[in-house]
Amino acid sequence: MNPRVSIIMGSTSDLSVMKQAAEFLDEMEIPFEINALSAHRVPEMVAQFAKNAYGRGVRVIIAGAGGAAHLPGVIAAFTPIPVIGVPIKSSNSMDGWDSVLSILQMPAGIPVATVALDGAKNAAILAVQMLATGDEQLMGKLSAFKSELAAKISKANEDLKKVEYRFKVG
Ligand code: RP5
Repeated sequence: MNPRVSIIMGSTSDLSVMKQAAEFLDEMEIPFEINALSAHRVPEMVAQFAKNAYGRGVRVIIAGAGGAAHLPGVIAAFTPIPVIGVPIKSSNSMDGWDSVLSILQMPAGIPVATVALDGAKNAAILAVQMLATGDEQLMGKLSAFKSELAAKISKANEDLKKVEYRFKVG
């Protein structure tokens, strides 16, 4: 079975964040692969990976990196497949803004869809949303997931009703 989504991270030190993407893809039953590649340490392998990804069946790439986070942008330079970038607050990050801006501020022509700092779960949700535009069954699974989120808010409000304060009205 070919992977439909490829998760790439700059280092296995990014795994504690990137595993959230893997977990969501698993939940949605999407075939995926997960690997480490570095734009700085193995640039030629990154180019080769990006150039071959579409031919291997990959339709969305999720790329996470921290610090001088060039990996998502370099991948996007070598492939027309949508790339979702996950900025990571890593050991070599100043405060996380370095990772965010390295991934976010791409030049016109080479977009990277950038999620929040450490936002790997949203990256996976976005990837599934992209795949679901051409897959009704998958769209159904996403709708069920969104309904669960709504149900959590309803439950939260039920719980908040039970919290008592002297001046709370209603
Ligand atoms: C980045 O440098 C990686 O994505 C990681 O976030 C960070 C630190 O990498 P290691 O030195 O832990 O391998 O390229």
